[in-house]
Amino acid sequence: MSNHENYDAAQIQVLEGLEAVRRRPGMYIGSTDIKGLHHLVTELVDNSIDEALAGYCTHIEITIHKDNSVTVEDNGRGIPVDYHEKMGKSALEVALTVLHAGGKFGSGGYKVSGGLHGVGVSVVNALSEDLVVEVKRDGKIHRQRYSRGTPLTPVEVVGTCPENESGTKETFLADKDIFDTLEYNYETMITRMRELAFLNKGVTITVTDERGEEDVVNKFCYEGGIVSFVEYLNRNKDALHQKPIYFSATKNDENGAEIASVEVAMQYNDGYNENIFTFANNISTIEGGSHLAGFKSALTRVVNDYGKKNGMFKSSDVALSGEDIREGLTAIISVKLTEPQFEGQTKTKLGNAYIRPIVDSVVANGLSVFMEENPQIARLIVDKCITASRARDAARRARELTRRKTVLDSTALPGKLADCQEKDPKQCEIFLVEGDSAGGSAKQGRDRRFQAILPLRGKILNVEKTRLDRILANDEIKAMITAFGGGMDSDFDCEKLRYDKIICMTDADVDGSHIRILLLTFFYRHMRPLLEQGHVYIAQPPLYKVTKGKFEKYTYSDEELEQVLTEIGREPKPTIQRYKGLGEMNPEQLWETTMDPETRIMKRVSFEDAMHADEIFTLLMGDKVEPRRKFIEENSKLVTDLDI
Ligand code: 0RA
Repeated sequence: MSNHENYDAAQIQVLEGLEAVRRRPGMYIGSTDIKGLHHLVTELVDNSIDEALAGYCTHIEITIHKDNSVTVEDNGRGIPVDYHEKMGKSALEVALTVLHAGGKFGSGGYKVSGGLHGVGVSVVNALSEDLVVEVKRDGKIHRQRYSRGTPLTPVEVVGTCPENESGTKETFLADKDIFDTLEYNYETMITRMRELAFLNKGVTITVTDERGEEDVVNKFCYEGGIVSFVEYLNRNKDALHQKPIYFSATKNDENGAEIASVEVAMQYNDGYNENIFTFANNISTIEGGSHLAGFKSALTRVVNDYGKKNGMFKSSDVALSGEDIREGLTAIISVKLTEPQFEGQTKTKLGNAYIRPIVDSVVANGLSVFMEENPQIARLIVDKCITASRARDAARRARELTRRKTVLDSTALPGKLADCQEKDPKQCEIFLVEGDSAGGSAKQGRDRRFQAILPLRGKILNVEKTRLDRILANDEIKAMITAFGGGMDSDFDCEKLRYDKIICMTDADVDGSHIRILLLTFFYRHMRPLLEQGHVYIAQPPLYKVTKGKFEKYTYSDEELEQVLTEIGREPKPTIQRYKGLGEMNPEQLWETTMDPETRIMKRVSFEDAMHADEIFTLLMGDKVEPRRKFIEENSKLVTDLDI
């Protein structure tokens, strides 16, 4: 084959590749909603982070412009611009137009390459209406412009720069024909960039939003890395010991090349929740995996050994369980490895088995040394675990009582529950209703074939401030556990649920929203898969009823009320009834407006970000008054309109 034919064949492949990305964008970036849109930015930032991990980049700047284009700029070595023999064009153009070309330049190191990550800048290019790349190298500024992946210009030298400066700058405008929205969420962006800055110590990441009247700039750089991350997560809690405990190790192959690095930071607080976040190559491994398994087994072993060796257990104490030892623990586990394997339902579980013993030994060695050297802290930790264990034991006995009842006695379901007739849980829904009077209306108004009603009396227990044994003694909580049928905590199982939808139906006022948050806190802390798998809904009762002659309409917001009034005219005067609570509606009205699947509006509680949810619940339900006041002031909308 002549060189010319070679070139043509390569061109055709490039076009077909980019066309495939445009035809099925979901395959490359997951989705074309706002998540996919954010993924474009992540994709570019990940490349810069790779350059930082290789030791060549210290600053990354992300800017959202007024027209919704985004710039990602770094001070790395710059994407190579030399002539690529095989492809017959600039290496820069190859990187921007050939799928997965990034890896070909691979300089070793830990590439971000899990799941949908690491698909490369060419995918961002293919999905952008406009993209300009600029590379500073060898005293020159090189530039090329593209539209939907096709070059509009050759790679040109457009200026000079000092010899010692280098870097890559990409500005893209996502293609409006592909994405549902081009509106970036600044909060989501800064959360992710802050996380990346924690995970890659010393790298400075700046995020600027130019869309408002004034620029908003956030700059993240943490010399403490994941130690700072743990301090950040515990910032509104009371820590048991002043500094997070930190361990790290690297693993080499037989030739001395680094194949994995492990970092762990942990700190106990005086709360009851476990907050362990794990990462592999900067990707959040929500489903855990081998790194988490190694951490857990080492932690359980070392704490039990220490307690035994120092005579801290009574003869009646059984060995501390992993759960006891992780109560009140905040930890970050970050591993970096050359070829991460991502498994599990959502491809967020680290599969590489060889990582487990590496993490196990670094934690076991590090933690035993720490405990020997810091006996005061060690005793505090073991004592806390023993208390947790005794409370859990009491809770277990309480739970066994409820469980035994369920087996022996068919009337074990709570007395207040008006159950439905349908036996297939997939068809069933349960309404948690505030107060007995609304509960009564709901019982009469419902479709009893598939809708169950559980009235809840008064305030729900704040589980954030309560230990398990007392939680399980609470009547409303017990009623929910038995009615749902899925168990709780580590034995919770969505498969055993008696209802597919769990619907919180509370008044549209401050008390109602407080009860709703208390319910969500309980689900989040003790039945988390319920939220993760989207079983929880918020009913939306109407705020007003507008009547004029025969005309009748329910409205669900002030804006909608205004709209209806404008439509029907304010003369002669329509009647506006304002509903203060569910109890003011009769059963038919409640059915029509709030419960009938054909006409009702419901919000599904989404579960985007566990870390954010923990933060919200800690602030809303915890002991610290000042941060709570500040949070509520800053997020008053969120508090009444909770979307975790
Ligand atoms: C491969 C080789 C070299 C740099 C890069 C990739 C690189 C890629 C990106 C993408 C965004 N920022 C980046 N920075 C660097 C350098 C090879 C050399 O100079 O020897």
